[in-house]
Amino acid sequence: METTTISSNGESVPRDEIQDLVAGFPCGKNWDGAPLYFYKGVWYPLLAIKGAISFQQHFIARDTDIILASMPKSGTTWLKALAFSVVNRSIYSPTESPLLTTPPHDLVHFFEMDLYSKHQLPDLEQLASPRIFSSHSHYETLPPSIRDSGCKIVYICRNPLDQLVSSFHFVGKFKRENVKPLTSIDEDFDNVCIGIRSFGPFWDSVLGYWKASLERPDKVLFLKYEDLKEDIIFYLKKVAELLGIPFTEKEEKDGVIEEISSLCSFDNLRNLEVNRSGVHPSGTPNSAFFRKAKVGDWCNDLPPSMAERFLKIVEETLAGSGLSFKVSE
Ligand code: PAP
Repeated sequence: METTTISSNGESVPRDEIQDLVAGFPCGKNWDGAPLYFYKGVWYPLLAIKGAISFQQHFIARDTDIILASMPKSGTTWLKALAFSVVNRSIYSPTESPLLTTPPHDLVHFFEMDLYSKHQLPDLEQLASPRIFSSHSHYETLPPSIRDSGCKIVYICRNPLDQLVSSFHFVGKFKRENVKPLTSIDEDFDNVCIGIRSFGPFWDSVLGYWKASLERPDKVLFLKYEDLKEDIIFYLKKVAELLGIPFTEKEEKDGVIEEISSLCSFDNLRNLEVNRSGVHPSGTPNSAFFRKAKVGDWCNDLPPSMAERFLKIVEETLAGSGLSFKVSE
């Protein structure tokens, strides 16, 4: 039984209240049958729900904070490595980068699965600015202080078919108590089609950040995985500009952008010993965050009829938004 704690804004928060709150949330099943909880428009997995609530209720943003947001399996690991390198480029040269010895997820922590799930009220005040955090929550679910402050948000999304297939492979890797391993991609696909997936619905996640990026382009940058694959140099410059630390002419001439791109490339990160071994605090092997990294790989796993069905749903939900995805190379 946990005792009452005091939050950073002075409120007292009995931990068991969260337990009670979660028990009252609508419940669903993830693709692999694992429980999901519906909180403020998002389907959260068990390992994230309590952290998500605490994060939502207590996080106080600084104007200098940088938030990396995404749906899972959309390029989060890549974005963490890129943003960390851009921000810290004057401290570490690529040959001394902490990325060589530390997985990207341990350099930029998730609010929901990491910081606020390990401790209900983590002490984030001690961290030096600019702090870089990451979230799978939707834009509307972010704590008001993030949305209302000057902090910068970089969102990365991926075409829904590759995102889906990447998730399929990821959830299939885990053996969990009372959860049968996912064996076939068409299992429980009806649920997937109505958006009941970890951190879904997909369309609500992308639309929230898409609209925010149109309304506040000085604060929210909307990236697509496929675009980064095509022209990483251009998008690294965009990230640096949004963060208020554009690359100088000298840096451009000296090849700093290319160095960051190479350091954070899939082949480089995947082959580092630190990412080939070890386990993320959530219990996930670090190697599970690196699979194929291909645009259009979905066609090796997703039968055309399923792809067509899912794409149609996504297109309908995004209709009129101006947002579209490239689903093949
Ligand atoms: P997460 O949400 O669990 O952190 P995330 O990093 O968003 O996962 O997505 C993992 C995908 O990004 C994997 O795609 P795949 O299953 O289609 O292969 C992974 O291979 C890919 N990925 C990881 N690191 C990189 C990188 N440095 N460059 C490009 N893609 C990457």
